[in-house]
Amino acid sequence: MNNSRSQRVLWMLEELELPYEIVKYERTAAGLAPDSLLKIHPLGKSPVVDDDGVIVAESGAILEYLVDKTGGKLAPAPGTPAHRDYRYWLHYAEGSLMPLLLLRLIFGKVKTAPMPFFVKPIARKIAGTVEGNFVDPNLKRHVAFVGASLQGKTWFCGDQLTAADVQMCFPMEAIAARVPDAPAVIGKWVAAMKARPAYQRALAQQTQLFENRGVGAVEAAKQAFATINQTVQQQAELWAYIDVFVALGFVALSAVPLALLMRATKSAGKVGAV
Ligand SMILES: N[C@@H](CCC(=O)N[C@@H](CS)C(=O)NCC(=O)O)C(=O)O
Repeated sequence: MNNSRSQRVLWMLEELELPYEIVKYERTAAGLAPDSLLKIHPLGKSPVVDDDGVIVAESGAILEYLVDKTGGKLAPAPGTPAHRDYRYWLHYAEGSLMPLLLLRLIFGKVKTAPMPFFVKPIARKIAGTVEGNFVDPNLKRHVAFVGASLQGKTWFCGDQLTAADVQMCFPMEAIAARVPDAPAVIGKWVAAMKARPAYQRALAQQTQLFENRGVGAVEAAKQAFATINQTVQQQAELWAYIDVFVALGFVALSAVPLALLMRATKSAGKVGAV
């Protein structure tokens, strides 16, 4: 699917020099996976591979499947410290880092989303509190941790590229593009990834397949949020009506005591005349 984690699988297949055929799925206008993907796997997400009828979903599981299929290529020897690192980063990418990056995007959107004026301060306060208390400090810690873990290494498990690096490509690209003060090793890692011929072949495939529309983590995140944006735009008109309705309500409510006051003043005047 365009602008998706399937880039990981393509890169992996190119590194392993395995033959493959890409089946193209286009995101819907709302940025979601098309229903046709549901015919392949009940969750209908990308990436998903079909290896002679064996369906494998979840990018990490797909990469491990491909490692097994090639007798352990792109994985350190089992039982070694490098293999423990390998397993860690393979899980960490989707288990810890991606949810944090997604939360950051979601709460960033909440702050700028159109909504009735009386809800805005509450929504901004909630989003700001979650960002300030949870997302930002955690992300800062994670980015520093990733940077420190890469010190003195070319790849996550040492000098050799492994499937764990392939799995980390998506969040690493997002951090390099969106976290301005990220440690320099992160940018260096991303540059090393982009310099690999297999990565370039995978990227070229995607770019050609999807008519040169942006690929990569940052564009994928934008696509994912196209869904939220679209929903938000649809809501914007409704919110505007609600704003007018509420304003009219206030006017009507304040008119009642005003009318009563005027009436009371008038009758008091009459009494005074008698
Ligand atoms: N943890 C899963 C995430 C799969 C996923 O959410 N894929 C996105 C594309 S990057 C998708 O299919 N989005 C469309 C949708 O949710 O409808 C993996 O690593 O494979």
